[in-house]
Amino acid sequence: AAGKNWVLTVTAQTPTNIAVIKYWGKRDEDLILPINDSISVTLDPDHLCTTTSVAVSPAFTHDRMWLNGKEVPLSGVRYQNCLKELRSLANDVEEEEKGIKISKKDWEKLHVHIVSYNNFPTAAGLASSAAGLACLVFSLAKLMNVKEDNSRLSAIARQGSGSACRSLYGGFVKWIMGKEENGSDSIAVQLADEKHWDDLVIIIVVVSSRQKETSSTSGMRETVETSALIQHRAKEVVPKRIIQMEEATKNRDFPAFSRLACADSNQFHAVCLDTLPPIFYMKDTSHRIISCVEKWNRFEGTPQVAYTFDAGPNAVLISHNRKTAAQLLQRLLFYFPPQSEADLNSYVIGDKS
Ligand code: 2P0
Repeated sequence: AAGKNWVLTVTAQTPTNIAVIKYWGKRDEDLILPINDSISVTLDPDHLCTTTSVAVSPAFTHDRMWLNGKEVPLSGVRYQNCLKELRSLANDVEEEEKGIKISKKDWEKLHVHIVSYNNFPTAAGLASSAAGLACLVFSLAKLMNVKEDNSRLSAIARQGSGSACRSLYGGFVKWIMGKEENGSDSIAVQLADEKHWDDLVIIIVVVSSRQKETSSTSGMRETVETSALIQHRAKEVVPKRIIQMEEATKNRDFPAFSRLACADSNQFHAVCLDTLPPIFYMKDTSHRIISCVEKWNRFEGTPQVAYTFDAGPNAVLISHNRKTAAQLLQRLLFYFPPQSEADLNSYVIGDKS
């Protein structure tokens, strides 16, 4: 036996995902159960992603976590729910070469260390929690030899952060809201893999990398408590859009995809404005980017580019193909000239594939 001097580690990388039909509002705060289905595109792992290493050793006395080099507490109920569920699903692990043998029941006593890095601004509305929690659950599941499939893992990641459940798959992903009170059917499913529509090009325009003022968690709580519009959105508008968006992605119908994504982003920001006190995630520059894209799409007669904004001012622009992406970049550089070289680096460019 290796005594107490061994460490077993696993490293994983998970990209973030961008919702094109948005999740906003919960029916259960503890289990993180949403009030509507949502659909997202998972980005290419080379660009916006989280890298997480997890380690287990008998020498560790507590579960601990470091995010971007700083220790963060794991005492929150969300982390605790994820860890508890993963431990209950853990299995025997044997590394013969290292003389390591962990039995299923050992996982109750063993402690883990988690080290996580985002290669993009944290909590600036670029879905950092999505990539982070998905990666944490995925890497711990590997370490603990959890045998459940990605859909089951998505239900665990969901309890860490709602949007995280969608990052366990590449390509186009639907988070099904589910009906069960215990959340067992509130899971992510893949609609199409990353090769299905790989001529789309996603450009992220960083308007501001500052941390947002209203967190998504408290923002959506206030919306559900105070907005009348959110009920209409969740019950009447989104169910129809989900069906139409599934159809648009299946048929690679860019005009339909673009109209739905833009309309849904705008309605999400409208329900934010309908919240008391109102939440403003977009900035003047965000509005100018919308006008620029809308004018261009109207001029061409058919949509060339879709825009979507999450809980922050940064624009996610999805262009039909590489040619329109090049034209889009030209326009962005003309209308929004970067003031410094650092700004120029903020035009993060990534293929969806
Ligand atoms: C989404 N957003 O569908 C929507 C669109 C932001 C705008 O999911 O409380 O960080 O951890 O479940 O997942 C952001 O919310 O919130 C989000 P919690 P989360 O991507």
